[in-house]
Amino acid sequence: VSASKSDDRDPSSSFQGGESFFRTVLQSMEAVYLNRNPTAKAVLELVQSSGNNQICYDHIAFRTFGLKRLALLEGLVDVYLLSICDVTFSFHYPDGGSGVNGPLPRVFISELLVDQMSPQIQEIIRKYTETSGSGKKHAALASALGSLTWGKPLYSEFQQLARESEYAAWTLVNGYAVNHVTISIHHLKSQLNNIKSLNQFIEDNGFRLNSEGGVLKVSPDGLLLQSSTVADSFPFCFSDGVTESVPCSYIEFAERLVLPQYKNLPEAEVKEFHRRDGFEVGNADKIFESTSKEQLTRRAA
Ligand code: OOG
Ligand code: NI
Repeated sequence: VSASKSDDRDPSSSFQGGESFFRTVLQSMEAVYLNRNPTAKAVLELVQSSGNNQICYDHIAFRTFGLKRLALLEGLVDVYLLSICDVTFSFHYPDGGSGVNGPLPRVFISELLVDQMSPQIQEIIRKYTETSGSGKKHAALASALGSLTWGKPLYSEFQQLARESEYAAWTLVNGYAVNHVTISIHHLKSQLNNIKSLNQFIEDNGFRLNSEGGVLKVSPDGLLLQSSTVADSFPFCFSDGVTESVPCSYIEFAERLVLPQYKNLPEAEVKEFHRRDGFEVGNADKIFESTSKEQLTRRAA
């Protein structure tokens, strides 16, 4: 699985109409996410109320089948580019809003390397993605509506995918639904603005965090700190009439520390671009496990 982010663009080329459209789309995607994932919703409200906090999203993440390279992302990327082009730039703009109305989040899109799967798995994935006609063009619409662009699979097909790749099985039943939103911890105004206190607070309130490789995920440079909850599940009606519980989405937390070259800046002057940017494969590998059976069935610590 690989991750990608938008390229950098001139922030002065900001196109306001596009931005408000993008925010509306994000709002709908977020509404689907909060409806389907009671844990994510409860955690978001908990953090928000803990210090009258306005929430900034660090990023919003999607999963895809990486067939025909990034073609399947078209719908998402189109809407994204229509907006202000580079969300990382927009993150620096002062803004009073919260969540999708606050500084725009980065967008994290990962893809399954489908051609590295077994032929049987590839066949199932192609059966759904290729028969959905222009489905790939409607990724953003599907995500905002909470719908798949392909037909519901058989339960046996879901199980077959899950045996080889939980990511593949997740994507087959969740499609382009938001996989997670990530709360920017250093933007919080309460004492929860460091990830260690935040993690403690989340666990003290009875929520389980993904423990894969340890609850706290730290990049090799020590500057990107992440953690996440364990995904919720929802009943999915398969096309053969079987209804089974399948994993859906989770919520993540990220703290980006100030880069060494800016370490002497007064705290009040520190902006997002003075902090560690980007993502980290080592952290990501463990965060992906937030939807795995092992994490979902793990007994509360
Ligand atoms: C994405 C996991 C990686 C990050 O911030 O590195 C990630 C996923 O579960 O699809 O979210
Ligand atoms: Ni993430």
